[in-house]
Amino acid sequence: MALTLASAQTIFSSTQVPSPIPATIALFEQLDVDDQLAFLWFAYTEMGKTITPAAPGAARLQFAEGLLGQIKSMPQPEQTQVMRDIASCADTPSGRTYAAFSVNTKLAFWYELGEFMKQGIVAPIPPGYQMSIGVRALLESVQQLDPGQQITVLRNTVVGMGYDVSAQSPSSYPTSEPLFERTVPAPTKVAIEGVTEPAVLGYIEAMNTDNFDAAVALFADNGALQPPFQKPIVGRDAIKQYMQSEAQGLNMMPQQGITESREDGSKQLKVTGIVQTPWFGVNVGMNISWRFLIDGQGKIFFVAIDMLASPQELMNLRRI
Ligand code: ECH
Repeated sequence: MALTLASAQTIFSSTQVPSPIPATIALFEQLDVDDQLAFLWFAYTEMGKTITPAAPGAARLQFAEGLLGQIKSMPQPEQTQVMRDIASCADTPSGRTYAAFSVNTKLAFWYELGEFMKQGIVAPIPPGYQMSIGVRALLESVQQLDPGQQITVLRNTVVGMGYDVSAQSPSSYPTSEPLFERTVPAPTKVAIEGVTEPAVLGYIEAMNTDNFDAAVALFADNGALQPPFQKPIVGRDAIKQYMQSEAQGLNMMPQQGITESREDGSKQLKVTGIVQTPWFGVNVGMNISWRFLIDGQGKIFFVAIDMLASPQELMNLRRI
């Protein structure tokens, strides 16, 4: 029987623990826009006491420069309004410009605005701002999350902003995405306890050297990659574009895995481990799992990347 995407998505589902991230984002979405901006400001500055993102270089800021320059030249009430428009996905020129940014340009844009806010160049959160109960509760629950989950909440809120005219995908994937410089060299030799599958080991090695051609060559023609909290991306070309835009400079450190053979000659594997983003380098390790379905020809038919609910889940490989 031919493998299907729908059945591939369910592999190892009984070992999965629901992540607290979607629930946190749902609470965030219920806040009004001023509370959302205030929440992000307080969450980001609180987080900044222990971890701060690497400053985006000029190359990464080039696409955002036009919009940042416009904001800088506005009087403060207008600056606040532009931030509100972007955060509330209003149909305005700035909202449209922002929506067309890649994920990393969106993050770089807000990084720069945060610096401008600290320097007084851009309107800060109003000094008399009274935190609502909703913001207070959300801040408290975000503090219970681990750092990898906290940066995922920040990232996912930023990604969802702007007025997207293309119904298709949340961000466009510019082909000229600037390179991310690795702060630490990626691990070169991959050894995963319980896993010898060449496609899986080859995948991690290729990703750790940003060799996306080699990585996609390991996929079946109609292979699919499902990023955390997203729909699967199907086909080598689409996967490669996605990787070039969003997977550069990641350090993947898989630790252990389980391999199960299936009757039709395919194999399913679950691997758990740590991933570091170039935004935070070695300072934040995200606990994740990869669920691979390898077809009878040894090609990747499907891989899902899931954020784990807790470090305990790193050991959660068998059916409960
Ligand atoms: C201020 C106030 C106003 C509003 C806003 C503000 C600024 C906020 C800022 C936030 C910056 C946040 C950042 C977050 C970065 C997060 C990065 C993450 C990366 C996760 C990557 C993973 C990769 C997984 C994958 C694997 C694969 O095998 C395939 C590919 C892929 C304060 C001004 C908004 C500045 C910088 C979470 C998990 C493993 C799927 C990619």
